[in-house]
Amino acid sequence: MMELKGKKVLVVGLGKSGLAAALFLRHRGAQVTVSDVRSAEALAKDIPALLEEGIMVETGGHGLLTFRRQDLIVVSPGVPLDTPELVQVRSFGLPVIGELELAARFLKGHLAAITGSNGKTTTTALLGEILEASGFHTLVGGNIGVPVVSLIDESKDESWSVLEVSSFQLETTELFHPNIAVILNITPDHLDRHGTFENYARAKERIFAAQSGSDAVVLNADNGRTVAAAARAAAPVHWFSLEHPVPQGAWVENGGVVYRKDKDAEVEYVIPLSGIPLKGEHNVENVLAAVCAARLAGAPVTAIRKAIEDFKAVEHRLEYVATLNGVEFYNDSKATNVDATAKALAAFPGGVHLILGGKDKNSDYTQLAQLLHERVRAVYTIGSAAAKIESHLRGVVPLHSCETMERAVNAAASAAHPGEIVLLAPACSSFDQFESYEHRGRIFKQLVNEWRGWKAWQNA
Ligand code: UMA
Repeated sequence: MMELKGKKVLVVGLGKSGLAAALFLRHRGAQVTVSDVRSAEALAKDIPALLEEGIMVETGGHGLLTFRRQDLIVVSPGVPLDTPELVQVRSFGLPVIGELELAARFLKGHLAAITGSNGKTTTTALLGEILEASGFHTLVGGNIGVPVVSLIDESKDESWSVLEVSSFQLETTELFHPNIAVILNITPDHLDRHGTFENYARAKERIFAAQSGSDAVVLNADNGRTVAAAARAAAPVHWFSLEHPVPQGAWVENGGVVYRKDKDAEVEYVIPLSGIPLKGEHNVENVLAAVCAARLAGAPVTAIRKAIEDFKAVEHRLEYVATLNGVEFYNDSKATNVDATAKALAAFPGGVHLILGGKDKNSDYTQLAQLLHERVRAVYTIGSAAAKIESHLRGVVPLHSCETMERAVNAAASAAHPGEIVLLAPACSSFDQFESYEHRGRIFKQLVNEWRGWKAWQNA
């Protein structure tokens, strides 16, 4: 375990992770400074508590001198590693780690970590519920919204921590070493940060980089890039597939999920597909991955089945909002990349009015053309990516430039006929018009509910 007492530590970024990391480090006796590009006014609600703890705070930018005076730097996931101050201090050999790496050095018990371009949060939440239902002392955190450092105090030797980990968090891992590492899929995302798809995929592979032969990796047998990753895994690979049986792992057979421990083991029947209360084939993949990880952790099949049957869709992931005048509204605000939007569309056979747009991540929206042509009546664009999306999709389906969510919801809800769908699955991040994808999803739901009120008033 790392000694923190008396060490000079700088925490870069004062969001959820930075705040939790700074307090953790301080409570372990480190001399802590935090640095954030936002102004003191923007950070006003957190600063007093930090100062009271004896933590120094730098706001309105990162000072090179602040960075140079440290023994260790802990970066928040949203801070790019090519930030000039970080590049400088790394060139002097100063250790730079992320909040995940810091936390993993102190967390007690077993670790299951889940990454992937899409499905991470649902799979993490589901695996957490399964392990809990199996009677294990279970903690859930990471990119799902709970900084991993905040789990440390509760963790025990027998605990299972189920962690959603992002490529941003994995970029700064060194010793992070999950007992079970899951990669759900790797499709283009965050190209604005990682530069190339290969860099992004390599960041994801860091989830198993420090594993040994006594650990386990769970990979998607139907995704070309995760299949390629298997060659670099030191731990035995278990697979999941929607399409075919696998030597060891989970797959779909005769309309149900089955699992086998290894190629000589008996095939166990886990749950019929009709017992999965989530929409879309991608969610069957998430269930397969969770089943595989849960069996590896020692969860019994009965507890797995019960936890899946009782599982509720996570907020903002193909979340059903309402049916108004026969039109169903779904919030998939977490569809922050093109592949996630494609998966959301694949869950509906047709008649979709789709809200697309937000902050572009150097994405290729032409990838959606075929699915749009098959299933979408019209697209309603919002945010700063709108012009690019429209230029990529012109002529495929009718396009309406709405600019704001409010106009998009009104336009889509007014145009949709009974039996059709209004879907927010924007394929972009939210940061141009919203604080986060959660904020965007909540605004969407609020607008749908206001529209319901307006419709009721109109019909009265
Ligand atoms: N900042 C700087 N300097 C910079 C960049 C940012 O000081 O160069 C500051 C910002 O002003 C802000 C702070 O850093 O005050 C934000 O830090 P952050 O972006 O790391 O956000 P946190 O609030 O700490 O949330 C992070 C994750 N955010 C990102 O990875 C962008 C959350 O994932 C995660 O839930 C949380 O830690 C707890 O682990 C969100 C996310 O969007 C959901 N993740 C991406 C995704 O899922 O696609 C990866």
